[in-house]
Amino acid sequence: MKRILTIQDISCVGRCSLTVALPVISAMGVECAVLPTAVLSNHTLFKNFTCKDLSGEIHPIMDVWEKEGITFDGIYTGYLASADQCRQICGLFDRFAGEDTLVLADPAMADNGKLYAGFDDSFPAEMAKVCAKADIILPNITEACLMTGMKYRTEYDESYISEMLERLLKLGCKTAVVTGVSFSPELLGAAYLTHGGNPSYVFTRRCSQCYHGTGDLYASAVMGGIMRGMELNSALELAGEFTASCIEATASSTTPRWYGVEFESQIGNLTQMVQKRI
Ligand code: PXL
Repeated sequence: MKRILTIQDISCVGRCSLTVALPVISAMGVECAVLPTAVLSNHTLFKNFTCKDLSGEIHPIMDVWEKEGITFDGIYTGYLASADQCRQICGLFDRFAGEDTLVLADPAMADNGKLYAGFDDSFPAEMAKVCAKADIILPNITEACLMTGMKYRTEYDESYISEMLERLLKLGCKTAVVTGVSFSPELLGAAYLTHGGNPSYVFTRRCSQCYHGTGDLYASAVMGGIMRGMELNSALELAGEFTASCIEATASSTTPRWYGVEFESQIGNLTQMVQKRI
C-alpha cells in the first residue's frame, strides 16, 4: 500500500484540512500519515478561532522520521500557518521527497479574491516557493493570481486561464492545475498544463450551493487518485465527481455552510469510484 504524508493544520471543527484529508485518502486505499502544522479550534471562516502554531515540532519530527528510516510515496501540502512554515516545508521536501516521491501542493490561502484571515500580503510569495518545488500544484484562481501577479477576475476567457497556467509553470512546478474554472453556468472544473503541452480541461456539473472545505475534499481526492495509479485527467474527473456528490448530499442540510460538506455519506461511493477507475 502506498504511504503519503499530508502536511496541513487540524481545525478541530469545520471539516477542512486534516479532518477531510485523512478520511478521504484512507477511503481511497492509501495510507495517510500526517504532519499537523497548527491546531485551531475551528477554521478561520468562523467568527472566532484559536490557533496554536506547531512550527517548533516540524524539525524534531523530521529528525525522528529520518532516524527511523520512514519514507513516503507522496507528499501533499495544504494550509500552512506562516511564512516560516513554508520555509520549513521546503526543507522537508529536500529531506523526504526522493526521485519517486510525488509532491502535490495545494496553496490553500485565499478564495473569492481575498487572502484568508491571518495572512499578510507577503505570504503568497512564500507559498509560491513551496509550489516551485512541487510536481503538481492545485491553486484556485485567487491563489493563482496572488502567486503570479495576475489581476483577479470573475469573468474571463480561455486566454486568461492559459496565461495563468503558463505563469504558474514558470514558478518551477512540473504540472499546474487551476481549480474553480468555469466558462458556462452549468459546468465547473479544472484547467491544467504541463511543460510543452496545451491547456486541458476537466469539467463537472456545477452545484448551485457553496460550502467551505470543498477545495480540501477535491485536492485530497486528486492525491488519492494519483497514488492509486490514475492519470491526472482521471484523478481530476474522480475528484470533481466526488466533490459534486458531496455538495448534493449536503443540499438539504440546514447546518451553516462553514461547517463544510457532509462528505461522510459519500465515503462508500468514493471507494467504489476508485475501484471503477483502477
Ligand atoms: O480549507 C482551507 C483552510 C484550511 N485550514 C484553515 C482554514 C482554511 C480556510 O479558511 O481557515 C485553518
